[in-house]
Amino acid sequence: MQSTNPGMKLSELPSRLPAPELRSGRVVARYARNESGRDFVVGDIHGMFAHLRSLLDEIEFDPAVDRLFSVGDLVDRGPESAAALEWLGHAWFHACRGNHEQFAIDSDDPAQYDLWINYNGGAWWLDLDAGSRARFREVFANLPLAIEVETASGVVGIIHADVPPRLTWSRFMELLRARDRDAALYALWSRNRIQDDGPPLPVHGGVERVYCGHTPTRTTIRIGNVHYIDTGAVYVHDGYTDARLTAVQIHPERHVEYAIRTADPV
Ligand SMILES: [Mn+2]
Repeated sequence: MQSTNPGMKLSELPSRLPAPELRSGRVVARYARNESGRDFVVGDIHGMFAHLRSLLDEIEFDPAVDRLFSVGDLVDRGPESAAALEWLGHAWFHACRGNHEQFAIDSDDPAQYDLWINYNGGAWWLDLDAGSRARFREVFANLPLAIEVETASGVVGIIHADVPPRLTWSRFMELLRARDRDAALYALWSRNRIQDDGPPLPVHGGVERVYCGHTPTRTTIRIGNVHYIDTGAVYVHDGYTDARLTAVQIHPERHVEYAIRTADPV
């Protein structure tokens, strides 16, 4: 896979990935400042909705005024993937698309389907009837690839995997809006920034800071102004006893982290 865009190194991606379907007219979703409540962003949920509910109780989340944003990967591996549709129906819950939502969208592709169901936790899909599958695919295909939230401390960017280190946020959004295939794959899959030992380049141009998931880490990690907040909640099912689901308040406080241990029963 050869990228025509500078700064995007996609060589580590599986070469058979199809171009992500971008049906929505709203590839980038922007939200105006919340004048009456708080905003939070939560890391990869992967079906751990009972713990998310408990975490929201702990932070006294008020659905009348507060908003919850998700970095994507609502489904797969965990026990309640099918609840994702109900959560996405809440007026206060807004997610960008993760590569696991993309697996569902691409499930007509036999190679993607096999990779998903057999190796990426998609077995829950086998329990759905055709009508439910169609509804999931429709909802997932309309999830934006990036979210911008206006906050008291500036514009916050939310994207599943990463921003190409040498692109500005604004340029990356332009490429996503133009349905650029490499940019879309980068948003869904890349681990370059967090896995490279290169300089901790911040993301400039149109954004104050960025929140990503996709790459599970023991604690949240900040590289420049990019925060990685997937603290591996679902991996408790693989015996990772320190697994946590993390949510960060991003407004009106700038950055306050909350977490729930997923080894604890709820
Ligand atoms: Mn992911």
